[in-house]
Amino acid sequence: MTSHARRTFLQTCSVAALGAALPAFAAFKLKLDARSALIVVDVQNCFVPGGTLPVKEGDQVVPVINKVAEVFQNIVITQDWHTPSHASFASAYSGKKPFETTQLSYGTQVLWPDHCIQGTEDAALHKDLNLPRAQVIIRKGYNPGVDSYSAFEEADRKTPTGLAGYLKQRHIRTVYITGLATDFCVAWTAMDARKAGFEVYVIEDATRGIDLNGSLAKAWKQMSSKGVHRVQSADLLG
Ligand code: VGL
Ligand code: ZN
Repeated sequence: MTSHARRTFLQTCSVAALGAALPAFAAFKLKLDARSALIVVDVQNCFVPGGTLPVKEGDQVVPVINKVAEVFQNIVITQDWHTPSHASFASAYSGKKPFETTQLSYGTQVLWPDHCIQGTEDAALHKDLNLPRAQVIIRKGYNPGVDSYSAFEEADRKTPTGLAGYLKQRHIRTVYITGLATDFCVAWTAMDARKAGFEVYVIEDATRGIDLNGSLAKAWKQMSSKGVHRVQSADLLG
């Protein structure tokens, strides 16, 4: 074969392969299968307007999450689930106000208003969240002295929640993360999912951030440096 003929042959092959792999109607659709899971982070009353730690427009993620959930076979829900007087609450320290920080044994801790206390209505999932096929709920932040933004590992960076083991035993390889708040629990969950070896996508329009002193832009930058993909719900739904 001449070099020109070889080039033409290879071009024809690659165009044919591309056409077969990407039919026009699904050209940019991300591929979901039994090895993908949707993780819905902390869509609880505490984090929507009217709750104890409201995220601006937090309730607007609910219809987007309900819609994307329709295309997943595997769904995991998380709930922030604190003890009263939790170490992440400003009220647990004299002279501290919410959104200030303190030093704990594991590092700098942002101090929050009392929120998501175990068993309260404030800690319940948002009433319009419609995830009948969700398979597991991971609760986190229940250790009185340690916060847990991440659904995989507590803030001491030592104590696993069990979620990585659960997903791995179920042969999940790719996780799509949604929920609240983008710059805290979503970002920490996404980065720990990468650390645990998963392929990770954050569905941006299914998240909202707190944005404390520039934390939202910083979180996206950190996620991107760890190989977390930033996508929109339309990339899955076509
Ligand atoms: C969260 C702050 C404190 C979150 C939880 O879900 O992002 N943020 N606790
Ligand atoms: Zn919390």
